[in-house]
Amino acid sequence: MTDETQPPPNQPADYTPPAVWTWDQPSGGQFASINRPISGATHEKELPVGKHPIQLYSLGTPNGVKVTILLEELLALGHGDAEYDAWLINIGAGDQFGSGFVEVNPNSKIPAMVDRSLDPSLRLFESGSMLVYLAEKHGVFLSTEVRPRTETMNWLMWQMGSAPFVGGGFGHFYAYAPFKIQYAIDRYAMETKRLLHVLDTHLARNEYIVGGDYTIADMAIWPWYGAIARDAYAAQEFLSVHEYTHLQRWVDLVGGREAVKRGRMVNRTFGRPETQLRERHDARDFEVNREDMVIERGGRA
Ligand SMILES: N[C@@H](CCC(=O)N[C@@H](CS)C(=O)NCC(=O)O)C(=O)O
Repeated sequence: MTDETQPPPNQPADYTPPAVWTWDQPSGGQFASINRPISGATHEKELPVGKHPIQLYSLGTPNGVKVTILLEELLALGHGDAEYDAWLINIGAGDQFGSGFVEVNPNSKIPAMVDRSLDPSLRLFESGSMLVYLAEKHGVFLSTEVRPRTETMNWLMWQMGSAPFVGGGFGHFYAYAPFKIQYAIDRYAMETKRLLHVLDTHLARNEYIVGGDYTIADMAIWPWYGAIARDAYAAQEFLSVHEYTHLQRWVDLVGGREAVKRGRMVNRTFGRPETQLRERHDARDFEVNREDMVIERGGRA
């Protein structure tokens, strides 16, 4: 409970915002080097193109993993035209500001995608847009009936809207900021726990996010909330994630799917070497020795 008789702590105590903000100091803690207040390319660089219809330019963060899970689920169902090349975009090195990447995503964030089966080819940015596009293109994981379709979209939009509070808010201030600011951590821990409770309450009455059907809503929500429930930001004890028992059941249920296990390996540059597949160009890439692949493709992140 808050004590409203006490003013909130100020950090630093003597800071007053100037009339006009100017970009004269780094900000962003661990990500200071990639944060800029302007959009657009910083350098000329074409994107590589592989042999498959779908070209994905991504990284194995939750936003990237949503899309590789769906692609692997489509391939598992036999949708051969979901074959894809997944190229690694190193956001720490500024790859998202290359001219070719910015042409596909003017917002300079992974994931970005090009469907080359259309002429001219089609660009996609925003992971939620990719999930809807691919599900509609293949006629799976998003019902065409108004009620389940709308419920899927409700939860997909809920995930897209809530991720910045969980990642950019809680994760940033709890794990990445250069110093701990109690006001910010309290604010975003409050919101993250509220979101976890929304999900836990819903999953107490539903096997999957949309009742008995596994949909793109599960694929969008699992990478974020599964990570929070398991290992993200080393905050599991802090957030008491064990209390969300229905969420924990669903995290195991979805995480046990073979396509989900494959999807979360793609473009992954952290964790144990055997969990990483830095680039994916062929289904057989999952079978080769992880250790060799990590070294062969340019060193461990
Ligand atoms: N709403 C976007 C968010 C994408 C996003 O935030 N991507 C992060 C990595 S998870 C990124 O590329 N950050 C690089 C940067 O901010 O420069 C989506 O869901 O596609």
